[in-house]
Amino acid sequence: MTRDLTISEVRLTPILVADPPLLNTQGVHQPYTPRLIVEVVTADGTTGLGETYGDTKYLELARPFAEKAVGRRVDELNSLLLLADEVAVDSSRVADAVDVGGLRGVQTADKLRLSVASAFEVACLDALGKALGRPVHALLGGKVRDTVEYSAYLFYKWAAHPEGVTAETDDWGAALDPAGIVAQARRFKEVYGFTSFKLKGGVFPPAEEIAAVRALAEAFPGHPLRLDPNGAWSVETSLRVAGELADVLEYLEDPTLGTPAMAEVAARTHVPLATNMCVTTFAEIPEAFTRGAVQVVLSDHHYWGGLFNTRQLAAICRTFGVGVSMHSNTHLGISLAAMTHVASTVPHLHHACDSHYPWQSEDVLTERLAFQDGRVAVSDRPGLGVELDRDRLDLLHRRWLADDGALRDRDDAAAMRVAEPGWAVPVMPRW
Ligand code: GKR
Ligand code: MG
Repeated sequence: MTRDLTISEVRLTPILVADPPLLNTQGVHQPYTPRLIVEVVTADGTTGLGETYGDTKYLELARPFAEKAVGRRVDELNSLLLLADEVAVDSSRVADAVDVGGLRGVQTADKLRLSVASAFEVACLDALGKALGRPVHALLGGKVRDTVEYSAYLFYKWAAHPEGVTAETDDWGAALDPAGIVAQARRFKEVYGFTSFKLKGGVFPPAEEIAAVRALAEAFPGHPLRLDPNGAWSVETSLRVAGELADVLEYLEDPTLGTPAMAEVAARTHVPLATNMCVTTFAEIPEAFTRGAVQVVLSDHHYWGGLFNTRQLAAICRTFGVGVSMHSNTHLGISLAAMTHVASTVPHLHHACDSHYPWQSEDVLTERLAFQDGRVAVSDRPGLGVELDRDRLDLLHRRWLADDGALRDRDDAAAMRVAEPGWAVPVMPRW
């Protein structure tokens, strides 16, 4: 039977997802974080799923993009990505003061467009895979591994969101010192089987974060450890931390801001540097790679523009002898499935990928994806291999509708001000 793969409808559903009070250098996670679920429906009734950032500026782009996508075919992925160029970006949105781009590098109109286009690309691949009866990894050339390894993503955190704030509760407790971080890591290991650990730093003065990593090294000898302060340190501080932790770090992630500063650190330490902040677009690659500023690029299929672009990034990294792995931000199972499919197709993936997923108690799927021995099994079912739970989606969408706008744009500094009224995003380098 010939299938009609023409996109006849696109459904965009913004949602708010519960998020625990995780700390980073800009503030704390809001109690609910915005995500956007994209459903692409073909003329023959096949639905594909995609997910991306849900803040207003992404939503504003997704609407015209959806209109342009209708009438295209789900197997026209290259021209679909070009559609993104036709969607006008309000320039005031690019350097939005409340943007957490401060945690994800440069904000450009292109990056915004790609972050939206990627959700459409994933949704089209899901629909195409379902129509052809093939898993997404097969559409990308086929998997080279049956499971993808993830790293435990450790955060300093409060036991609860500030009093008076409407929020879901979590049972992780507070983690504000080395003992708390080790306890969190133990739980990650026991429940999910993770064997490598990344600590989100830039929250406390470097000496305290060094002590936390030392405590992890003692509790989990030989396990790969990473520390990521999101550029909160000066070059000298970065070098001091690298020197003190050189024997236990797999890599240091974005210790300092910008390619020149990263290059200076890289030139003066043997500790590899990873990034999801100074190399976040193809345009940033030449300078960073020729200056030897980074040894591992943490790809993110959302802002790199999809799964095919992620594979292109991986090929460029291989050419330059730079490692590749994956960055994460608060996300749900659709994105975890997409990350797992593309990661399964990259031969030289030598570092466990990041994922926030264990922190998300809510999802829009009928079945949560599971980590076993720190790994997610690569699905061989058609498409992404996940199924939408429409009731869950509706519930989280109703939460978004009920919000007065306060939470529709992620703003970690504003969330922090609820507890500390004088809080402002720290001037970098913070230490
Ligand atoms: O979730 O707080 C967070 C992280 O800090 C996130 O926003 C970063 O983009 O995980 C990211 C990272 O590795 O830098
Ligand atoms: Mg990072």
